[in-house]
Amino acid sequence: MSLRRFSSFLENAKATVKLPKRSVTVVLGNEAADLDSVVSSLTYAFLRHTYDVPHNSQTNRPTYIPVVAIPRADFPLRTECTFALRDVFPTVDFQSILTFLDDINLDDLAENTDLSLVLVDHNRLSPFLEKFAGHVTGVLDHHKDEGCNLEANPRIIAPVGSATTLIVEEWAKHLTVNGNVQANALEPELARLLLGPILLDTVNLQVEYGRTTERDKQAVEFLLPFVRGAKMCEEDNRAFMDQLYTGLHKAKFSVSNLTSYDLLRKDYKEWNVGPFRLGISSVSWHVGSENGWAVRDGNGDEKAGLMQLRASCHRFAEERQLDCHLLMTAFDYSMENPTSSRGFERELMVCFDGKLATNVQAMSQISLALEASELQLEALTEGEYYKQKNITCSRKQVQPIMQHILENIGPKF
Ligand SMILES: [Mn+2]
Repeated sequence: MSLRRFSSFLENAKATVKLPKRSVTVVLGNEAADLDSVVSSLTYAFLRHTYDVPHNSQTNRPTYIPVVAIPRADFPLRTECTFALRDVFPTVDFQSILTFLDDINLDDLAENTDLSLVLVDHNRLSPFLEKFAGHVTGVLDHHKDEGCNLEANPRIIAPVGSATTLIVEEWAKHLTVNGNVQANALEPELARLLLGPILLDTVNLQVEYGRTTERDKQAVEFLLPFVRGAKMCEEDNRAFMDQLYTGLHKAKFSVSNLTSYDLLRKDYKEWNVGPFRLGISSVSWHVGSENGWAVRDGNGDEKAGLMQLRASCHRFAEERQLDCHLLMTAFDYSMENPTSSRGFERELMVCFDGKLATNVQAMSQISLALEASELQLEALTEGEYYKQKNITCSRKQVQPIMQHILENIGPKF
C-alpha cells in the first residue's frame, strides 16, 4: 500500500523536471549507474522528501529529484537494476517513472532555480558535470575521499561495503524513537530494495571476500524485520537472503534478455585504421547452439536467427559508420551446465560495411587473412561466422591482428 507513496514520489519528481519549483535538490548516483548508485539515489531522495520539514512556507521546501546518471536508453544494460526494480515494482512501468540524465537540464535548473546536488555513491562530480561543483550540498559515499565538497552537509564518506548501507543508517535515524525501531515504519518493498545492493556488493555478507563491514551487517539486520516480519528465525532469513542474492547475481551476469542492439553496444570499442573504421563488440554469450542468440532471435529457428543477427550487426555498423564490425563471443558452457562436455568457447562474426561493403575482392582478402591467422578460425556457416579455436585471443589480441590486415588493404582505397 505505502509503496504507492514511493512510486508516486518518483512519478512526481520526474514531472517536476519539466515544471521546476523554486528550489530543486537533485540526488545523483555515479556514472556507472550500478544497483548501489540507483538504489541509493532513489531511496535517499525519498527519505529527504519524507522527512525534510519546510522552514517557512511550503513553497520553500525543495523538490527532491533522484537522477540515474546515464542516458535512459542505456538502462536496460544494467540487468541487475532492472531485475531489482521489477522485483519491487511488478505492476509499475518503473523505467517511465525514473529520471535519467537526459531527462533533466542541469544548466536550466542551475539558472532558474535554487539548485542543490547531493552526491550518493561518489564524492566528486564526474568531469562533464564538474561545472556544477558549487551546487553540491550533500555527499553520502563509500569511495576514497577525494577531498572535494568540504562544505557539504551531510558529508558522510565511510569505507562500508555498499553506499546503500549509509542510506539505511539515515533511515534508521528517522525510524528509531527513544532507542526503539518503529514497527512497520518502512514499506516492505522499500526495505527489500535497500537490501539488494548491500547483498550484491558484500557478496551476500560473506566476510571472506573482504567487502563486508560491521555496518553493512547492521544495516541488513535493520532491514530484515521490515521485509520478513519480526518473528523470522535466523535460518529463514538466511535462506531468504541467499535467494535474493542469487537472483540479483544471476541478473547481473545474464544478458540473454537484452536486445541485440544492447548486446552489441554493451561492451564495445572502436578504432580508426587508415581509411577504415573498425568496431569490435564483445559479448558474454554464444551465437550458436541451444539457448543461444541465433535461436532466440529466430524464435527457435537458428538459421533464420543468424540472418537476423547479421542484419542487427549491419544496422549497428551503419549507425557507427563502420567499415568492419567484429562480434566476439565468449562463453563457458560448463558454468551453465556442469555436466556439459563443452567448456570455454569463442565465436567470431565479421560484418563488412561502409567502404568495404561493395568491394568483393577486399572482403575476401580480409577473410582469407583472418582465416590464416593465429585465431584458428573454423567456419560454422558460409558467411564470416566462425568458431575461434584459439580461445586465448580476446579482443586485446584480435584487434591488432585485424588492424594489421586492414593496414595492408588500406593503400588500395
Ligand atoms: Mn557503490
